[in-house]
Amino acid sequence: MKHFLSIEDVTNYKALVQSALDYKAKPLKDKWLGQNKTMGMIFLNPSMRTRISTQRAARNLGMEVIVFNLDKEGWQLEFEDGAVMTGTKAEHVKEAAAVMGQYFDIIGIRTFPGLINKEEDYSEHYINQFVKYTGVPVVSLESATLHPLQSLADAVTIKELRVSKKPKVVLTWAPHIKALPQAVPNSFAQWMGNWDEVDFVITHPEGYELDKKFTSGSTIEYDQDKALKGADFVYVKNWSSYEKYGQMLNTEPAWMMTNKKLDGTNQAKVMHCLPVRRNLVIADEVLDGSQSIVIQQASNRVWAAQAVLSEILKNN
Ligand code: SN0
Repeated sequence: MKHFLSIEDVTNYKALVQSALDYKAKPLKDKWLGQNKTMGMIFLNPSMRTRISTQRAARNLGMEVIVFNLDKEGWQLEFEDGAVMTGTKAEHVKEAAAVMGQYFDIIGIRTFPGLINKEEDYSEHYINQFVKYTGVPVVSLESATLHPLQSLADAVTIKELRVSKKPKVVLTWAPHIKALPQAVPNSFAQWMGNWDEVDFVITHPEGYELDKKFTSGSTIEYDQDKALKGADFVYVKNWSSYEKYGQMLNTEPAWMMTNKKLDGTNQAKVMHCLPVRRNLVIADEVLDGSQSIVIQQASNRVWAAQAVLSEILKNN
């Protein structure tokens, strides 16, 4: 693995999931692997779990970590080739990324989509510019369209807590008051759709179809109750429309996850990438109940990140 931008960078999916579980059992087994190596974590948007879990992971491998909130503390960056830089942007990504490549052995970067221009967001222009100019391995800390560190942690969590060989996993849309990226559901669909150890179903109101590039081969069921029948894992997440790009078509309060909705499932374990807005996306009774595994899911972010960083350290 050179970069970690999507599932396409993974050579052995099952081995990567297993590696994360091995780190969970023995966090410090490779504590010298990243000795004298420095990871830079660059944020253009807020983060809590990704930031802290990836730092923990890097430290467990003996790396030093520098976090840089580029959005708040850096020069505003220009990403367009050939731009005449007479505006507010003081530095071009060509220099900024190249310089960071001199300081860091691995660079993690978070860049959310603008949710205005579909082509621009789905071209992953920002993270790809970093890959192009930095010269060192790049790890996505959530890009415009994908969140692979989250999805790997999700796969690890499912593998760890499944009670049957091939659990039914349902991704369900939920209401929100803000237009959110499609990155988490795109990425989850991509990882579940490429895993022969789960039955994967996606449910959402009409108009919230995700990019087929990520969902091809997955079952889509518009009736939420039907989709939830017999589910072993229910992944709850809001996203804005891909078709009517970046729009909230409706807020559909009836799609919020409640105990009643879980009745028809196989005592499903409930997942969410967090942060989650209570009693809008998921009801208190679910988050405070015994079926919620969101905390364990978040704790697995460390082991997922550690598996990825160790792969990169071994291969570069
Ligand atoms: C982000 C998202 O992609 O949905 C990050 C998730 C890891 N979530 C949000 O931006 C939530 C913001 C809010 O106001 O609830």
